[in-house]
Amino acid sequence: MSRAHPRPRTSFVTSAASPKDFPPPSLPELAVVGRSNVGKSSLINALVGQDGLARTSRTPGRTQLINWFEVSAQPPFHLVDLPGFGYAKVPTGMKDSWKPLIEAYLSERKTLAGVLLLIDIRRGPEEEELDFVPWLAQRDVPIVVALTKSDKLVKSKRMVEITRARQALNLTRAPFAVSTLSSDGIDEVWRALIKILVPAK
Ligand SMILES: Nc1nc2c(ncn2[C@@H]2O[C@H](COP(=O)(O)OP(=O)(O)OP(=O)(O)O)[C@@H](O)[C@H]2O)c(=O)[nH]1
Ligand SMILES: [Mg+2]
Repeated sequence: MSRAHPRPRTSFVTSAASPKDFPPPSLPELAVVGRSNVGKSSLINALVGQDGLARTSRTPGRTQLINWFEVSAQPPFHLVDLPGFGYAKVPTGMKDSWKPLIEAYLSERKTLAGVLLLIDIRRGPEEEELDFVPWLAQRDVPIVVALTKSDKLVKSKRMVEITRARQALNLTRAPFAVSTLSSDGIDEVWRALIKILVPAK
C-alpha cells in the first residue's frame, strides 16, 4: 500500500522512569497508550516508517519506561511510547507500577496534545479501556482509538469489532483498524494524529 505521507525524520529523545526525568516540555506530544503487547512500539515505527526505532518484543511488558521520539513532520511533535498496562503475568507490584507513571504523565504534562489508544482487535475494550476513555474525555484530551493487529481477523469480523468497540467506548467516530504487517490503516491514523496538532487540516 502506498504511503500518503513522507517518512518524517524521527529520533529518540530520552527515556524516563519517573516524572523528575521527563524532558522539558517543548513540542506538542502525542502519547501512545495501551495494554502490554498491543503493538504500541510497532505502530510508532510504522507511523514514521522507521523499523527498529521503538523497541518491540514478543515478550509483553518490554517497554517499562516512557520513551520520547521527536518527529520532524509539519508540524514537528513528540511521539511518546508509554509502558503497557495490565500485563497479567508480571508480579502484582510491577503490574501496578505503570499506573502512577502513566497517570503522572497524562495528568501533568502541559504539552500533551492527544492520546492514541490502542486495543487489540481480537480482545476489544476491557475494563482498563472502558475506564480510560472517560478519564481522558473529562480532561479534554483529544483521543484517537485504533484496533491493532487487524491482519489477525478477516474483514467481516474486523467490521464487527470496529462497531462493537465504537459502541462500548461511546466514540463519536469509528476506531481505525490497523496492522503493521499489512499497513492497513496506518496512513489514516497518521492523518488523524496530524489533525489533532493542526485542527484545520
Ligand atoms: N500480527 C501482527 N502482530 C503485530 C502487529 N503489531 C505488533 N505485532 C506483534 O506484537 C508483539 C508486540 O508488539 P510491540 O510493538 O512490542 O507491543 P507493545 O505494545 O509496544 O508492547 P510493550 O512495550 O510490551 O507494552 C510483537 O511480537 C509484534 O511483532 C500487527 O499489526 N500484526
Ligand atoms: Mg513497547
